[in-house]
Amino acid sequence: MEEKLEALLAGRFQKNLDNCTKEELFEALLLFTREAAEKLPANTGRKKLYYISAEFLIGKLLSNNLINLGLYEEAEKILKKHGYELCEIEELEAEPSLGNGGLGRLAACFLDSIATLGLPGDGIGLNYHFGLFQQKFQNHKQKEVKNPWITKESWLMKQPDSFLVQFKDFAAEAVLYDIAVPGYESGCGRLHLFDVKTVDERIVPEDSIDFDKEAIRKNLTLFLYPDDSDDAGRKLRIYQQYFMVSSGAQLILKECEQQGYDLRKLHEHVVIQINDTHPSMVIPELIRLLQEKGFSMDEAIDTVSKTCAYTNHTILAEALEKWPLEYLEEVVPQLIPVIKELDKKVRKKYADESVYIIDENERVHMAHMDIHYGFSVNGVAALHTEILKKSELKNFYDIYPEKFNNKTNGITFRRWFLHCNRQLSKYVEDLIGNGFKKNAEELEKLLVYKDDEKVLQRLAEIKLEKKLEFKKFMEETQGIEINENSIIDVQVKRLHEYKRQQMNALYAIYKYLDIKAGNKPKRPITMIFGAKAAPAYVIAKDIIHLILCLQELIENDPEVCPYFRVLMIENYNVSKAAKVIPAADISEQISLASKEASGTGNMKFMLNGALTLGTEDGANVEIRDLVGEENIYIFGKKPQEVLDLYAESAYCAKDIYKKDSLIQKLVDFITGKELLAIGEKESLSRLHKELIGKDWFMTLLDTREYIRIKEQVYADYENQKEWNQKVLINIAKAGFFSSDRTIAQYNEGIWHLK
Ligand code: 26Q
Repeated sequence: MEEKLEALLAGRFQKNLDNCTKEELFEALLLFTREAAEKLPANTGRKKLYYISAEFLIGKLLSNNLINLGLYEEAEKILKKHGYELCEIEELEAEPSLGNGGLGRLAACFLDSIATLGLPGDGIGLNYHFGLFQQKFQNHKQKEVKNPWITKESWLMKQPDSFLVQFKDFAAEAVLYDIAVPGYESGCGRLHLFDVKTVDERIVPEDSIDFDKEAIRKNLTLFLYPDDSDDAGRKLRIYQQYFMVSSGAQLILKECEQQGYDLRKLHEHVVIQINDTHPSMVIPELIRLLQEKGFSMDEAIDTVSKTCAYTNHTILAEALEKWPLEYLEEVVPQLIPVIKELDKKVRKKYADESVYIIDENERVHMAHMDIHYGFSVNGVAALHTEILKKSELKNFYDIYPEKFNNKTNGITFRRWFLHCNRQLSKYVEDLIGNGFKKNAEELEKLLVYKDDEKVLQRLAEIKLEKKLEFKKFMEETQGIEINENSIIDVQVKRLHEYKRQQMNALYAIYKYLDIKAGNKPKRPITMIFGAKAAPAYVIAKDIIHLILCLQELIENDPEVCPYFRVLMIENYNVSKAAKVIPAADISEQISLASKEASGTGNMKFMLNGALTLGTEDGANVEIRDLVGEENIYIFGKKPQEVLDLYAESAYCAKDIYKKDSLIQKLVDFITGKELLAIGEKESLSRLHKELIGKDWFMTLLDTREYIRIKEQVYADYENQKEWNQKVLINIAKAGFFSSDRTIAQYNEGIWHLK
């Protein structure tokens, strides 16, 4: 490797390992690693998976690829010899933020596991030139700034393929870039990202995310749209979605024909996993393309129905995509006859209007199309799948019970353990050998050390090391000096009302007032938030404003800040996740029960030795079942109670506010004189009003119990031996959440590759 790096540096910059800049060294490492990945044999077989997704939140790739290629240690050694640290060099990589959050990150973890398990499978997505906006804090508010990531040399490899995508009033040429996905000590997969040639990044001004919407034709792949966009944003998304599925479908058929397969047996050679409804137009598009190749409508429908499988990631009704037929007519008229035929067949067979594809308001329900014309429907955690079957999609489950199945989410341990926590993973290897790297469930071998004081002590020391690393990072990036001896309590995830960051903020108010009243905590507490809010999501931005105002208030209060602090990480993203999660003692997973489909952050924290403080929601339920009640802190209303409250419209926040003087005091603090002296009245009052008047996600219902249990968690932390035992049990039981397990289950239950 050393000679190759030297040769690259000499060829490109006329430099060597002793006189190059860090930037030059990074580029040489990137080129070296990219080539090593490209040289890996592709995983092959008679049937291939295409994981099609509008988002692949891959994050930085250098270290991850080096690990998977088995080259990390060698690279580290060579760099050290010449006076560099690999972890400093990796800082120079721009982060591709090609996803919003959980769904996009899941797709990236899946690609890693598919390649690792040797399965033939590729990703299909879009090459957004600007990833999810960069978040800056200004006047205690979120400001959105464009987020470029494509540099002259990058992981993207231009391919010769190009496809034509026809829209009603123009055609776009799709060009293809691939990113190699090396498996961990295995073969290679690919991420195919389609792009339009004509994108012009310069039309977006510095320091904003606005651009001329008229220029859409030429700039289809300019932006990833944030979750919950405005209406204009939504229309652009149809263009993007069709661009992705049409070029994707053309690629799939081309690869099939190149292999010499009979398209009438498409389903024997191809399976398409549809990641939420964003790529659902692939169904009518494939049907259309097969008709062009001589299939009758019925034959095409039959073939496609045996090829496509759908994953649902949400039960929030407002997040289920329903496109007005009129929009689709304006953008992709060629799909309309297919969609109408698909709907007609449903209407012929079923009387129940709730399962129609086109509803009485002429809106096309993408999920309904997926369920009728796909062969598998899966939820992403046991509880989530049960809720789909029993309530959200009950009418579909009654028709197609055999299609429904669960695939509990997972995370790749290469990134979320081996890379982000080298100290812990090395120590685990010393204790139980390296079998866990290939078979994560071997982590259970750690359980024999449950009463070993030396091991428990070492776990605590590693946590402290990770806190010190995080402290250094926060100092360098935000000028904030964290107390490494404090309890670190973390809530990092997209900002959404159902995730209830506002409830955590109410706790912060409680603690602030309690300390002001003279009750100092035994040990300092550091509460950390990290979250981006969709630019058009007003209340979410108000919640960020509240948190930033609390931060300002407390940082300037010498009576409080030695004991208790509230800090917000700016621009929370994948690489920041990898820094904060290993430093955490407490993992906040406090969504309103039934609303978080799975969560995957919860798994990352557990694996890195944080204890979960959470509701009975998503995969938290499975974490509890694995570690046992004594090793997790579960609180709040249960999923069924919440579903009943909604069904009976029985929740009234105002009643709680009126009856409970503590809750009233906490909520009123939002518009009290302390915060108004720092923040903006309009925003704080709006949030205050929302919490009392609406509180759609029932914050006030769980706040009291939340305060009580959080106090319990902090008190329990003082018994370090017991705490570290819990930590050990959590790490030992985390193996189930490896995405290798999830992918093995997708393969056994849905894909049947190899
Ligand atoms: C929709 C319309 C317009 C613009 C954007 C969108 C949009 C984009 C992204 C809607 C939803 C998303 C992302 C959803 C998501 O991340 N869901 C999460 O998926 C995870 C993986 O399964 C789960 O763990 C989380 O529980 C779920 O919230």
